[in-house]
Amino acid sequence: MAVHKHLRTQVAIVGAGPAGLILSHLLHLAGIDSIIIETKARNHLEERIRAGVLEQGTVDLLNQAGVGERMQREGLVHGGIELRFNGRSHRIDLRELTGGRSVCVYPQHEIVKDLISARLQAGGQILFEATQVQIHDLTTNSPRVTFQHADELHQMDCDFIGGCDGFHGICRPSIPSAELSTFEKLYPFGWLGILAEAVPASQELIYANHHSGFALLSMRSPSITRAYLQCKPDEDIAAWPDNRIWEELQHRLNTSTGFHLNQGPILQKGVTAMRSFVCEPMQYGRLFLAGDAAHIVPPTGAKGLNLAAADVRILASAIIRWYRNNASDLSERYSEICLRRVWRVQHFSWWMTSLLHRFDSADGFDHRRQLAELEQVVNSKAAATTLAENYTGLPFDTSGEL
Ligand code: FAS
Ligand code: PHB
Repeated sequence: MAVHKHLRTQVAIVGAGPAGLILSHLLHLAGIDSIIIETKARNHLEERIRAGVLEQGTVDLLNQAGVGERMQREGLVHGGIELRFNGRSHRIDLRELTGGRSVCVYPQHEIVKDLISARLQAGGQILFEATQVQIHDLTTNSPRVTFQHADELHQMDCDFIGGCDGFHGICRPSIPSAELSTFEKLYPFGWLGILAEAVPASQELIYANHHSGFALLSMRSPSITRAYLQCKPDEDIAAWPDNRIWEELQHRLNTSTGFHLNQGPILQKGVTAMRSFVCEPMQYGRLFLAGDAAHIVPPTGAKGLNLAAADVRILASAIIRWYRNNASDLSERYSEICLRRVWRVQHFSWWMTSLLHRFDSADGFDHRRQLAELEQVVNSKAAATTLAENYTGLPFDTSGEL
């Protein structure tokens, strides 16, 4: 089909999730032009409930980028988390163990709203509801993106492509399979997640290892509870009416001193499968993958969104360096630098998942081993510090600093 509209930008970004939006804004702040192509509608992105916990580094990045004002106002800063097992609760004091670092509970869809608003206010272009998105000529100096938008076939010429289109996007599959190595681990369970109009029954997050299965009590605001139950990976959500969900959450979060879960109308419920995934390298010619397009972690460690932010922090620095200093050293090392953090975070997310979930294959030995490891974590300052350092976020790799 003949191209009706030719566009030109310095960086074409595929995907308007956290990775694409943060990348576009960081480039804008450095005077570099980008255009985001997104398949979904704006309201879909702004209502899609996903991650909830931000590492200190992500909070700092958003504040430095000038998009953290509402997060500072509405975000809930948490200095600790609770591990619950054998009917007892144990607080992990994140601040004390890390010398002052905390996490911020601020929903991903709110970040997306803030970033879209900031991009559009700054004159940024986000082409929502694009279809038939394809990327071309990745190993040349003139890569292209073609797509349908407003019933017209477009071609966007650019210098670089930010592949920020998530796990099911088209960017990673556009790399010849012979150029990529992929690493994957599927888990024998998923999470049934709810969003409910109920005052969170705890000030801080509670991660529970229970013989019936994992449970997590989180929140979105002082009046909205976010909670998860370990379930089968192909769990039929229709088999979980509200009262059954509340009963099972209460059962798994209960303590010997009597923990009461506040209940209320469930606004959203859904099942998320669990996987660990990494593709190496995270770049091919002028295409750079970032966020879920390159890696997936089980949400137990609350890392998916934070890892996306860490990737685009490096990618933005590399692209800025290329334009400012005509230097490609950082862009050539993009994958190497990102993958160091990706694999550390993969390990932590796998460890948290393995520590807290019931593995059906596990006979009594594995569950008792998990409980012994949990006892070690809550009684050893060294073990608790390792958890706290990873949970609040490893320091950024500054080898890519401008
Ligand atoms: P995203 O998937 O957020 O964004 C990719 C964007 O690209 C999307 O807007 C998509 O519409 C668009 N796109 C896809 N194909 C395209 C194409 N061909 N052309 C143009 N655009 C295209 N992480 C946590 O830390 N905690 C959680 O509790 C948590 N829960 C999650 C629940 C679910 C159901 C899912 C799927 C993920 C969850 N995550 C969680 C992980 C999640 O937060 C991701 O890590 C985060 O969204 C990563 O951001 P991006 O890399 O921008 O990818
Ligand atoms: C959430 O609030 O959605 C959340 C919090 C912590 C996690 C995963 C999800 O580990």
